[in-house]
Amino acid sequence: MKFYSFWRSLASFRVRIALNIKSIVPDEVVNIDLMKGDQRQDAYRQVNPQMLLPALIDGDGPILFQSIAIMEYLDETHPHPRLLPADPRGRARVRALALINAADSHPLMVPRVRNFMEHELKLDEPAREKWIRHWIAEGLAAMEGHLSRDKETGTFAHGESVTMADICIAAQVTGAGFFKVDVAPYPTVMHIATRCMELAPFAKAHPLKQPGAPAAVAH
Ligand SMILES: N[C@@H](CCC(=O)N[C@@H](CS)C(=O)NCC(=O)O)C(=O)O
Repeated sequence: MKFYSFWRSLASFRVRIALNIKSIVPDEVVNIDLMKGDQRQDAYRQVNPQMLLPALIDGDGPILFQSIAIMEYLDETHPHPRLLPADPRGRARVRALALINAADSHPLMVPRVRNFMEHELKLDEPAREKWIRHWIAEGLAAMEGHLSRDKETGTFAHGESVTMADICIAAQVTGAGFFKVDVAPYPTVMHIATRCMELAPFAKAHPLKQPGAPAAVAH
């Protein structure tokens, strides 16, 4: 198994957590430096024409891409412990909570969006950061709204065991930390994220624990 990843990539963080939960250790981890633009070089473009991390090659391939699809693949090929509930309604809720981060919030803060704002729209750094903080906060507020009122919320986002929703909540909260978003208005989200980050599969997957990561993130 070959995993294409970068310390700072929150989508890679999601998959790293899933791999750790499943006790899967990739044979090789390939570092694609997003800050240097390695994702747009031919070598990686041939792996993933979308030029985004993460990507995973399991056996002969073809490549797996998109973190949610990769996590679901891992869940189906390594079913214990499960990342999705057994019942359809539960699965729908977990996927929906996960997608608040993976589909609606995180895509608005990735390098290609930030580069476009800087170089094409000529937005200065405060404007770019305002954009990012706004969309992170919207995601956190949406999560808080659901989690704080749903009877399915337990120790974790969906009951008493970790699901894909918790992985995406951890990614959302970690992104909020990178951009110093005020998280006080989201106590349910923060409670769950804190619980998760105390667990080894989450803690050792943290961006700042990866090779090449700095001690702290300056945006
Ligand atoms: N929806 C994708 C998002 C992938 C994504 O945007 N990855 C970021 C890093 S977290 C990336 O590779 N960005 C490169 C760029 O924006 O140029 C997923 O969940 O895998």
